[in-house]
Amino acid sequence: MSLRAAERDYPGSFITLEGPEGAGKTTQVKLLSQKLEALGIPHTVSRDPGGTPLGKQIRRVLLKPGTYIAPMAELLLYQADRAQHVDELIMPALKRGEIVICDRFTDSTLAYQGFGRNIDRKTIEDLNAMATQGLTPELTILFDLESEKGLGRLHPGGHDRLEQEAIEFHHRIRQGYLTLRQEQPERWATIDATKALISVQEEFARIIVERFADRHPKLKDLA
Ligand code: T5A
Repeated sequence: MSLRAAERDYPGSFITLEGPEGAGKTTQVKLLSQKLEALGIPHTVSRDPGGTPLGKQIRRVLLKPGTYIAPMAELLLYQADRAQHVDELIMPALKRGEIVICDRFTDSTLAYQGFGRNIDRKTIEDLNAMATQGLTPELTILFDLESEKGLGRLHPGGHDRLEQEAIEFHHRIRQGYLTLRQEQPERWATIDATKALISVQEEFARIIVERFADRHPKLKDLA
């Protein structure tokens, strides 16, 4: 359920995409952005980590294979990226009234650093709240698929430091997402990411139209 205008202090709409590795989020958000562009719907597409110039530098550090990063250092680096991202890019776009679609956000931290690395949940939630200044997504779409299937779509063995983690780590992350979704069903929507690209694309558009066409009427043309 999307928040009413009175409950937000910005006129835009904030949507996040989540899921295990290789779920197809990046592919889908690019396709959606092209359609929004063609319809003249003001929007910003970004990703976490790496949505700002500073974030790109942090992303390189975080994803570089072969580096040891202590779990708490990893958590703080993701939060540093996010604090910059919210301040520099996300909040200004929401204040301009845009639809902001972010590829990964705070739920990635709960799934990866919480369920994956076993860092205490309250610590993560407190840091999430600090880094985002309390901003939470109105809608989070889980691109769900089994970890093996997603990893199998990527370069064998994975490209980056996180993808190269043991399969048990990735299993905990997928289970973590399913738990998070269960805890707040009103915020989450789920797409079966094993389906063909075109079916995922249609389902993605359908969910966005259903949730936000009242606020952004041009979205009806997406359907
Ligand atoms: N992380 C992130 C944390 O640990 N904590 C945090 O707080 C945050 C924010 C980020 C890493 O950091 C971790 C999570 C990640 O490990 P990233 O590269 O941004 O790194 O990671 P991903 O978002 O996982 O990017 P991926 O590229 O791995 O996955 P996507 O974007 O979900 O998938 P995509 O679109 O690149 O597609 C992967 C492949 O599948 C194909 C595509 O063509 C591509 O080859 N594909 C399909 N194939 C078949 N059927 C479909 N329907 C397909 N859709 C796409």
